[in-house]
Amino acid sequence: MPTYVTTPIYYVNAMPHLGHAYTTIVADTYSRFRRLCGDAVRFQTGTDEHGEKIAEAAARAGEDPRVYVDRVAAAFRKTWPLLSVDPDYFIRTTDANHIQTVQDILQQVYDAGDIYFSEYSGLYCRGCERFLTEKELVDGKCPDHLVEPSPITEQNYFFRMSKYQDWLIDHIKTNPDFITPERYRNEVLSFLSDPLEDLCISRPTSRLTWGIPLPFDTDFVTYVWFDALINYLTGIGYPDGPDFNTCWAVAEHVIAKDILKPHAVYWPTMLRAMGLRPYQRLHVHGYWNVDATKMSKSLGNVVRPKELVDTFGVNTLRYFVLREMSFGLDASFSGDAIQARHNADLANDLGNLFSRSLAMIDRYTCGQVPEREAGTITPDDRALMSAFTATVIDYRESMDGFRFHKALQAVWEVIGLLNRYIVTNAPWEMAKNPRQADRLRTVLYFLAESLWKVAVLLRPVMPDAARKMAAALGMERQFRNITLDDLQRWGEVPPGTVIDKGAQLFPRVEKKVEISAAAPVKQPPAASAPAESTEGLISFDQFQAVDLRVAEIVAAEKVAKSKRLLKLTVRAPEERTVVAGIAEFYAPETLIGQRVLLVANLKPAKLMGIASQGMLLAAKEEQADGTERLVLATVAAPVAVGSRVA
Ligand code: ME8
Repeated sequence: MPTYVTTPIYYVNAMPHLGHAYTTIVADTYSRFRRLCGDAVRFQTGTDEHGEKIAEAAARAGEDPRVYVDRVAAAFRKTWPLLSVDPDYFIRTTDANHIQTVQDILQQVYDAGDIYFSEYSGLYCRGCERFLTEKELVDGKCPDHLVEPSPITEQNYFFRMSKYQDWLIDHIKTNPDFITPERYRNEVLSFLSDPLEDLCISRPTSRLTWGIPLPFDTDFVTYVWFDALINYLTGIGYPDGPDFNTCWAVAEHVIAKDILKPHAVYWPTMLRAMGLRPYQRLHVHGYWNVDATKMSKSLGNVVRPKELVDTFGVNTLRYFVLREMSFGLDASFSGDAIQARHNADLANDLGNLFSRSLAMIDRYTCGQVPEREAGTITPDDRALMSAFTATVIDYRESMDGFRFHKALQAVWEVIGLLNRYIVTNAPWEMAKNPRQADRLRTVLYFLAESLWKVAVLLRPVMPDAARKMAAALGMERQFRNITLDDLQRWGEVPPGTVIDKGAQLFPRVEKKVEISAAAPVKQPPAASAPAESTEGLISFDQFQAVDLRVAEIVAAEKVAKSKRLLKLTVRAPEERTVVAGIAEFYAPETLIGQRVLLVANLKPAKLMGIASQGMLLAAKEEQADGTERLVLATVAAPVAVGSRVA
C-alpha cells in the first residue's frame, strides 16, 4: 500500500524549535517505517508564509515580506537534513503553483454557491489567526497564546461550513481511524455536537495585503487557513498531476493538538465542498512543555534542535523524542531527561551490547561472522528467536498505530534479552574450553544476526546509527533492500562476513549538560497587547541605572581551554579586564584599538577563573541554521574613551 505523509506547514514567523522538530521527526520516522514495510511513500513538509503574523514579523525585522519569508523558509529547509529528516517535497505557500491552485479552488467553491458575502463580529486571536468561541477561552484568554482576543466586526466572505456538519459527524463516526488517538476524535465529536458556524475565509486588503487575492473580489485576500490547508493538495499536483489520485487516496496528516480544529473540521468540509474525498487519517500529538508550559515561539520558551544535535547527536535526539513522548499526550522536555536516555538506553544498553559483541567476534572468530553449528542450538537460542518473532509483530503494530514509544520499548526488551544472553552464555568462558568451540560459534552467530535485526528495526528511528551498525556488521549492501518481513527469517547474515569492531555508536555524555530554553515571556511580542500596557517595559530611571561607556580594547587573548571566551583588556578610561564570549567570531589581534560599548557597572563575575569587570555589548544575529552570530556594538565616529552612552 502506498502512503502520503504530511507535516503541518510551519509559520515562518520564527526559527524552528523542538516542537516543529518533533512532528517532522515523527512524519519522517513513519515514512521510513512504511518504506521498510516495502511501501511506496511520499513525504511532504513546508512553510506557511502568508497572513497577519508573517506580515508583522517581517515588519518587525524591517524587511520586505518577500525577503523575510525567503530567509526563514530557507532556515526551515536547512534544519531538516540536520535531523536526518528527508522529505520528498518542500512546499511553500508563496509558490506560484500553490497560489494558482488556491485561487482555482476558491473560484470553484464560490461558483458552486458555498462562499457568500456577509458581516461578522467575533473575538479574534492573532496568534491562532482565527476567531475563537467564548467556550474556547480560559479566563477570557486564548489558552495557547495567553492573550485576550480582540473583538472585530468586519464584512467578509464566508464558507458554508455548517452545510457539511452532518456529513462530517457521520464520516467520523463510521471511520474510527479517521482521527487518532481516540481522545481527539471524541474532542471533535463533542465540538460538533453544537451547531457549526460558517467559516470566515477572507481579510479586507485595507487590513492585510500579504495574502492570496480572492479571484472574485480583489479587495480581499484569502484567510490564511484556507490558503494553508490546500498545500496538501498542491504538493501532489492537484488537480491533474500524475501522482494526485494515488497519493490523495492514502493521505495521512500529522499535527499537534493546537491545530486540531482546522484539520478535523475546516479541512474535511472544504474537501467535501470541492467534491474530493477526505484524507485517510489524522494523527494528533500533544505538546512538548517546558516547566509545564507549552513550548512555543510566541511564548519564547523554546529549545533549539540544533543545540541538542550538537550535544548528543542526531540519533539521540530522534530516539529521545520518540521514546519519551507517548503520541497523543503531552511530554516535558529537560536536559537531564535526554542525557539520562542517552547514557542509559543508548550508550549502556545498546552501545555496550554492540561493542562487546563485535569485540568477541573479533577476538574469538578472527573478525568474521561464524557458522551456526548444528546440534549446539539450546533452548536459550530458541527463546531468542521467538522473542524476535514477537517483537517484530509488536513493533509493526505499534509503529503503524503511531505508538512509537511502545515500538521502542519492545526493541529495548529484546536488547535487554541479548545482554542477558551474553551473561548466561559467557562466551569468554567457552573460549577457554576447546570442547565448547562449536557452541561458542553458535552463540556468536546468534549475536551477530540479532544485532543485524536490531539495526533494521531501528532504521526508521535512527537512520544514521542503524546504517553505522549495518556497516560494522558488514551488511551495508543488504541494509538498502531489506524489508520488515525479511526479519522473520534466520540465517540472513552470511557466515564469513567481515565485521568492523571499531565502531563506537554512542559515546557517553558525562558532563552535566545545560540546555537553554529561553525564559517564557508573558505577552507574545506580536500579539495585541493594549497600546497603553507597560508590562515588560522599563522606566527611564531603570535604563539610566546602566552605566554604558565607550571603551578601547588594548589587549586580547584566547582563554585557555575555552572555544568561546576571549580575555580582553579595555580602557574606559581606566584599564580593566573583561571576558567576552566572542572567540568564535573575532581573532584576538583584529580587536586591538577597536572602540566598543562597555557595561561599566556590572557586578564582577568569574569566567574560567578570570574575574570579568564588565560586559561588552554585541548584537546577536540568528543564523539560518539556528546558531547565533555575535557582532560587537561600536560607535559610528571616533569618540573619546570613557564617554557615557545614554
Ligand atoms: O500552526 N509541542 O504553524 P506553526 C509539539 N502554519 N509540537 C509543537 C509545539 C509543541 N510545543 N509547538 C509547535 C501552524 N509544534 C500553521 C499550520 S498546516 C496546513 C498550517 C508543532 O508554525 C506542531 O506540529 O504554529 C504544531 O501543530 C505545529 O508545530 C504548529 O506550527
